[in-house]
Amino acid sequence: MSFPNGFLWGGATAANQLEGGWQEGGKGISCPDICTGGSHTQSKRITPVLEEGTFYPSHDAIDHYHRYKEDIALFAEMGFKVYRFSIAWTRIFPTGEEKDPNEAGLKFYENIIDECLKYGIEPLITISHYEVPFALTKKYNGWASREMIDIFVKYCEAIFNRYKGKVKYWLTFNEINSATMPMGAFLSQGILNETEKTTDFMSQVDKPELRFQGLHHQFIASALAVQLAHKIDSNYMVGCMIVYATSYPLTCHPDDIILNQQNNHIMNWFCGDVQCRGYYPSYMNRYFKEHNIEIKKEDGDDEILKAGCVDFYTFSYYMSVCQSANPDATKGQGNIMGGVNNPYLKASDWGWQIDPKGLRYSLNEIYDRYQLPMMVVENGLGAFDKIEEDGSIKDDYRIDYLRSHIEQMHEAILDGVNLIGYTPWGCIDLVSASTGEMAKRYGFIFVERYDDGTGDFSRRRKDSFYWYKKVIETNGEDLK
Ligand code: BGP
Repeated sequence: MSFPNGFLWGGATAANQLEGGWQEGGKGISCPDICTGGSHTQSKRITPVLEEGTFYPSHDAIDHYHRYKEDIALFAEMGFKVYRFSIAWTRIFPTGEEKDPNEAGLKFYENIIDECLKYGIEPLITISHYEVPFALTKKYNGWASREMIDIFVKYCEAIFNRYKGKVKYWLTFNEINSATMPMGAFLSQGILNETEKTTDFMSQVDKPELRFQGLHHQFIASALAVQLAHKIDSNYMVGCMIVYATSYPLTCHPDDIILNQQNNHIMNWFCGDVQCRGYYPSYMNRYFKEHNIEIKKEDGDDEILKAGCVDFYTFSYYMSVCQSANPDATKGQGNIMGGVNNPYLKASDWGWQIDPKGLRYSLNEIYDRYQLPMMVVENGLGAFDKIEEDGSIKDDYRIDYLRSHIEQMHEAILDGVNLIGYTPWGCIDLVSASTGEMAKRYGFIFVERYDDGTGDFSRRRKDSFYWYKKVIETNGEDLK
């Protein structure tokens, strides 16, 4: 068993979940900065006015802002060929609307990029990873407003120009299709329908018409960014990033089949179809009509979409779900993607159902549809880790999870899928996006930081660190 030569093994993170330094180097306040900590059972809260004495995990996160050299050295020790990270928009434009970009912010990411290149690690940059400047939420209700398009393109222009010649791979919006679900409104689009009030993250006031209008603005912004990137540097490759929630009909009852197809259309295909093919798929017409959603388009939008198709397709993959037309079917616990339990699968401690073969299946489905190079840019097991008396962390459960998914990626490559890279999520422990906690760990590297705000941020290698190093060294041949 081996992977194609030059296969991009690496890891993935996002600025707000690991950097900290939330007010350093001129950084502005971003949407995650006003989110409190939470847990599996207790939703994190969105507090438009910061509360004294409340813990805000993004403020210090894992202090990568001050420790990036140490962290990238550890990634290099594992042999990373690629490192996916995101740029915090508010480090470049603190409120989104400054005339000129903030030099300290540009410099910070230049240092990160240079540090990667020093070790021969290819940077893969997410331009917007769940991190809208909060000033844009207050002024425009985030992506609900069309003004966001120009503001975003200006941000892209600043970074495309600055990092020209050093970077090849860019992703416009992390998990863009998360905004097809209510949860994605604030997380991904900075839409907050009650701007003054403190709200539970899991029960925001939802206005679907704003989310879908917001997606239209994001599609246009992404398509313009693709065109701009190619103009600035013809080597740039710009990808989409989809949260792919593999979905099966619970039974072969035709009602389940149809329900599953409808769910797949909205959740898994809609955004990728627009970004890869350059036009709205016809199945959305009925959906919009039945949900009283009218997308406001301007003249020229269709042409922009057509001219701004992405160069490659990336996605996150953690779990799968089932669809059932039977209202009595058991709902998945902690299953944030909706759907019902699959009786053949086991779930993680957070209720995410583990399905390695679903990854092979999805890779095939997606590749058949778009025929674009692909990367799995997030995958992994969020789990509780324990430091043993001898200081080690025996995370064999994580190794099992990753091994079984890598095996299935290999199967998909044999099936003919053009898979070019793999960046497991949270290669170093970081703050959870959905729950705001540290206890849900994904890393190969353990960080001494806990949910009560204690911990000295020191790093230590888990068993999975040594295992992944060997996987990379052998180009996926030795998965033992
Ligand atoms: C994806 C996000 C990441 C990340 C990951 C794991 O949805 O792109 O930012 O955090 O999922 O999710 P969580 O942190 O909620 O466990």
